[in-house]
Amino acid sequence: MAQPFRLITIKVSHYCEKVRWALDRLGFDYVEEAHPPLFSALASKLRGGGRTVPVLLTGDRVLKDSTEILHYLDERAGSPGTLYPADIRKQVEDLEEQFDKDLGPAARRLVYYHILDRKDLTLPVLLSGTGAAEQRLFRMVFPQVRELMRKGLKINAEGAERSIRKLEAVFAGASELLKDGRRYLTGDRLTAADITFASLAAPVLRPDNHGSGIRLMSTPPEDLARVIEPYRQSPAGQFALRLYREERGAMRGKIA
Ligand SMILES: N[C@@H](CCC(=O)N[C@@H](CS)C(=O)NCC(=O)O)C(=O)O
Repeated sequence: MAQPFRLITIKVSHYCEKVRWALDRLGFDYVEEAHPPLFSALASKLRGGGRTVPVLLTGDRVLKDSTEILHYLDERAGSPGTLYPADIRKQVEDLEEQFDKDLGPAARRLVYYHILDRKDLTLPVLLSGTGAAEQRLFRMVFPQVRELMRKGLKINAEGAERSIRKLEAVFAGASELLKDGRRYLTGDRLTAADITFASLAAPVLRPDNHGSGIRLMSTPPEDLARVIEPYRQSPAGQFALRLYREERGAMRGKIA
């Protein structure tokens, strides 16, 4: 019998959530193997992946990027073309690329900027779903990893400001698309563009039904709550929260 797919993740990662959502939506069975940051890179490299997760092991292939994975899944789903309908494929792909490039990094940087100093908020989120040995090790090296994250992801005041401008532009663009009353970003069907937008916006929207099983910070620090509230209230934010309520559905993944 064919083995189910194996998905290597950082549980809370929004790019991992994008892939989990696609797997769940298309009805694939999979096992999720979660690691804290850094350990995730090691786990990925040992399997032939790159530095980042998600990585999907299909049995005969190692897929290293969320967009590549969504295309792969869509082609193999019961009804191909669900995530990338042929007639609007280009529009869906362009939106997905823009969200991957602008929304994902900006949402991540802004949230980390506000929580990384708070061990009590950061550690439970980064360690969720990971093994006991990795948890012990990660706690020990956390101060060093945090510095690496600060440098690598440019988590500083200027970075946070730039992220706010990026988020405003992306949310305004998505709100504009939805202005004519369409149900989804490209019309009347849920596509890869919608899944990408909602997943990558999740860190600043804090939806209830996040696929990581984590309520992204039940009480965010006040300054973060103030900064992200306008995104939750915007038409694009309300749209993504509706997708989480109505379309996210149940998680099919098993835990490794
Ligand atoms: N372009 C990649 C981006 C994935 C990504 O940025 N993953 C982050 C987690 S959100 C990661 O693995 N970071 C760990 C590292 O860079 O060491 C994709 O779409 O899959």
